[in-house]
Amino acid sequence: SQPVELTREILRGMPLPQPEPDAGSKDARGGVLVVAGSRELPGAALLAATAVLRAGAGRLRVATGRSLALALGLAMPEAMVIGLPETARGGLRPGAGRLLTSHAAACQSLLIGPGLNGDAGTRDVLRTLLTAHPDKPVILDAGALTDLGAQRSILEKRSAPVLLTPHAGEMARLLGRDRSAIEEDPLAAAREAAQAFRATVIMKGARTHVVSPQGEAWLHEGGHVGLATSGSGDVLAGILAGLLARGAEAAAAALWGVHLHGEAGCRLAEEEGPLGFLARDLPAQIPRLMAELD
Ligand code: NPW
Ligand code: AMP
Ligand code: MG
Repeated sequence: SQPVELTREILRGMPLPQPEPDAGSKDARGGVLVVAGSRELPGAALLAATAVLRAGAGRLRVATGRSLALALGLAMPEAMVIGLPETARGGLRPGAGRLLTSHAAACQSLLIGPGLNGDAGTRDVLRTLLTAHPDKPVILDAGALTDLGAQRSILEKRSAPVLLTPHAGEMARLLGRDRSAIEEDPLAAAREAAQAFRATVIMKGARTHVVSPQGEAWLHEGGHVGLATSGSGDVLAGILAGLLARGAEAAAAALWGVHLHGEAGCRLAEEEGPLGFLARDLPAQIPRLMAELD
């Protein structure tokens, strides 16, 4: 069957949870643990983390390699930073996962993957957090998607939503297909992955397909070609994590996230010009865009 075209009416029908006006605590808007960044790709952690708070989450913890943590904390003064043991090459060292379980317990959603390189340390974090916290909504992006096949049995035992955000190259690897096969029928790929991993799949591209674990499918055709830029996907992943922490259901977070990210691209294209805007400028657009639709 055809996917449903994503419209503003659909989004208005699934409003984002709002804090009570007299809620005195940032805890009311949820906390996020982001595990991201490696020595070669440190900026991915900053992009995702910024987007988490711009999407309205109340608290943020960012875990990254020890050698990056201080710089990250100074670049992102709103975050608590957790420095993890590193390999000589600047990836995460196996054993990093168990240092994160108590931090994850204090959060309402987990984002793993931007700028991680999918090595043994990434696998350790994935396995440990997915197993220890079957009840926390989690978003897996970029490096966390590299070896997800090996984690399938863990995903099957989870009670909380899993969101996957592959682009065509990552989806090809996830399903063991050629990239050309994915690009030919991205909806079929998204459906297959949603079923295989019991996840909400956000199959990114110029057009983005969202498929729920139950097989409901939506198509988003907005956005802007300027979004095909380095770090753009890291920002989307952060937005999703922030929305989940606020208490949005998986499908609502996915659809709102894709919409807000696309609209942010359109807004920057208008304000700055169609090409050459930066991923780092996307998050600042989010608060106003959310308010316009609420
Ligand atoms: P190729 O080489 O284009 O043929 P990239 P990335 C493929 C982090 N970042 N459709 C590509 O194929 C991310 O979080 C960090 C289809 C290649 O095989 C990730 O951890 C930043 N295929 C990591 O970098 C800012 C596509 O996927 C493979 C595709 C890699 O990110 C930037 C790897 O591709 C970045 O987000 C597409 N749309 N895009 C930072 N500042 O720290 C890629 N592929 O192009 O090496 O990187 O997947 O975007
Ligand atoms: P990533 O490849 O992980 O950096 O993610 C790129 C992001 O930009 C995804 O959210 C894509 O859906 C989006 N994107 C890429 N190309 C386009 C395009 N031509 N039009 C709209 N959005 C795009
Ligand atoms: Mg990406």
